[in-house]
Order: sequence, then structure tokens, then C-alpha cells
Amino acid sequence: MRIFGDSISGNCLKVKWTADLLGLEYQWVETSVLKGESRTAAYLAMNPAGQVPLVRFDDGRILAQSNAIILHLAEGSALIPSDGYARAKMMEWLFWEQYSHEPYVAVARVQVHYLGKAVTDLEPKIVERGKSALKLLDDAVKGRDFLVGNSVSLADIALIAYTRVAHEGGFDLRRYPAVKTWIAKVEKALDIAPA
Ligand SMILES: N[C@@H](CCC(=O)N[C@@H](CS)C(=O)NCC(=O)O)C(=O)O
Repeated sequence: MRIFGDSISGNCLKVKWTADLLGLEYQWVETSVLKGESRTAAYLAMNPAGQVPLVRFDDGRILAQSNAIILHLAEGSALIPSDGYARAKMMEWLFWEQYSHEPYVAVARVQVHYLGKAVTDLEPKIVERGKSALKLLDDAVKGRDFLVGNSVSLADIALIAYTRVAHEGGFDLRRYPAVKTWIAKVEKALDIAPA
């Protein structure tokens, strides 16, 4: 399969980390968002939403949306709890990540770190909601190794993607000590170098 992704994007790294952890073979096609490479006619023909990540399987089928992709890649693996309730809890985190975490933590990062905006010029709502998301996560991982059950799941992969680089958007991770401990554990489980 081919993974169209931008290496600076947490959404894309979720897909890479999942594929790596599962030992899947793939070709990474670097697709720069900042250079507009997800908005070319050829790319839009694959994904009219003009976004990365995107996967094209060897049989030509295409799948977009980071959390849909990792769910599909990890089907039947230990990254998805077999117990129905635990699996639903994992999904709860995936939906929360996309609606209440990524739109603030990731958006602050791209505006500050990549587009050069001052942290003080960020829209206050982005900062407030980002802090609330990190606080909620901090409370959730206190005294636990992983978000769901006793081993790494897609919930950890989805949530660590932008949390580990939240400081690049002006968020002070020292305020969330349980999150810092959890990040280290998940990075180790994924065998990735600390951000
Ligand atoms: N909900 C989508 C979000 C994807 C997304 O926002 N991708 C960004 C990079 S992180 C992108 O491709 N932006 C380019 C654009 O919108 O032109 C997912 O989880 O895959």
C-alpha cells in the first residue's frame, strides 16, 4: 500500500506508527501540505477533501481520515481491544480527539510553529479549549499506563500524535505531569524517539 502523508502532520504519523507497529509493508509518499501538494488535481482526484493522510491499497481502493485508516489497518490486532465495552471506550477517545483536541492543540501548533503566529495572537478559544483538552487527558491518564486497558491501543496512538508536540503551539506540558509520563510510555511502546 501507499501512504500519502506529510511528516510534520500528527494525523499522518498516526498512520505511519500504526503500520510500523503492525509490521505492515508500505511506501510512504511525502505530500507537503504547506507546498499545496494535497490540493493538486491529481491528489484531489484521490481525495476531494484535499487532505492527508490517505492510503491507496494495492488493489486501488482508497481510504482517508486518519482514525478511519488506523482502525482499518489495525483490524483484528491487539491495538483494538477485543472486549466490546473497551473497544467502545477506545472509539470514544478517537471521536473526542477529532472534535475536542486536534482542532485546538494541532491548530495552535500549525499556526505558531509553521505559520509564525505569536502565541499571544492565537484566538483565545483555541488556547482555552486546547488547555481544557490537555487537562482532561491529564486527569484520564493519572495512575494509568495507557488510555484503555493495560496495553497500547489506537486511543493512545491518536492522542499522542499532537499531544507530544503541544509545546510547539505554546502549551506548557509541564502543567500536565501525568500526560508527560504517559507520553514517555507510549513513545516507548511505539518505539519512537521523544519529540
Ligand atoms: N480529520 C482529518 C484531518 C486531516 C487534516 O486536517 N489534514 C491536514 C494535515 S494535518 C491537511 O491535509 N491539510 C491540508 C489542507 O486542508 O489543504 C484526519 O484525521 O485525517
